[in-house]
Amino acid sequence: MTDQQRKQFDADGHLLLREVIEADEIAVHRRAITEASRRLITEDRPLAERDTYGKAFLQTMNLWLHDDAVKTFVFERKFADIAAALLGVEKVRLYHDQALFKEPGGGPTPWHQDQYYWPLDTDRTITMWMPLVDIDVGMGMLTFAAGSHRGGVVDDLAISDESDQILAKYVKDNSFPVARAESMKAGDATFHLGTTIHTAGENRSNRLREVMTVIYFADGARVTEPRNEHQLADLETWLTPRNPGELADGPLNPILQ
Ligand SMILES: O=C(O)CCC(=O)C(=O)O
Repeated sequence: MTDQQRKQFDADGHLLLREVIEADEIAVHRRAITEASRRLITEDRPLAERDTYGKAFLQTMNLWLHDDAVKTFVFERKFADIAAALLGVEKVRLYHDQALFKEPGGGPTPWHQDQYYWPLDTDRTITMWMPLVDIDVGMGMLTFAAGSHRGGVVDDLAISDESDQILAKYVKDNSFPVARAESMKAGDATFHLGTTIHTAGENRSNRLREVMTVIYFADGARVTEPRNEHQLADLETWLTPRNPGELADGPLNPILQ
């Protein structure tokens, strides 16, 4: 990664990197991730019967705990090194992974900020978002409000129609440039900060948008008192057995370098 890319990330709060892993490698990871995800998916309602969140994607989390081949992907040092370099920290810990598969006809992902969900005392948090198949803009490309991370967490807004409405207006009022790739190859990746406001379009294709994500935070971060019901759930699920005030260094949050 170049200094220019690091500066770009600091300015924009997001960055697209091409060919983070090569096509033959991603094909192997794809098989493991899609199989693990399929085993873990519990959603069985047709799209029409789901709410906005449910229409956005099929979501399965911490796949690394269920499959050793997926663990190899999630623990990939190269990803963690990029995350640490972009955050400007020495080491990162795993927060959790998640597969986000947007179905054909799946709805948009509302504008939101990830950090709203995370009971951590740092803004040094980052998500890697990597398509496992080639995707184009009509399949639900991740889309960022460049520079929006500088305002911190704007409001107490879970992913919803409300977050979409309020944050779309905030992005417009503040004239943040809206940025997205026209297409991404399997193995390309975007990285974004926990405070960067982002969204994704609907999937207008007839193919599944298979994306794997890994979320990292700076080593040394502490657990904070949960500010909302989602942070409480996150604390109990992803940071267990640590408590508010303690270092976030539990067994589910290994250092990845
Ligand atoms: O994949 C999507 O549609 C949304 C992903 C997202 O919001 C994230 O990874 O933070």
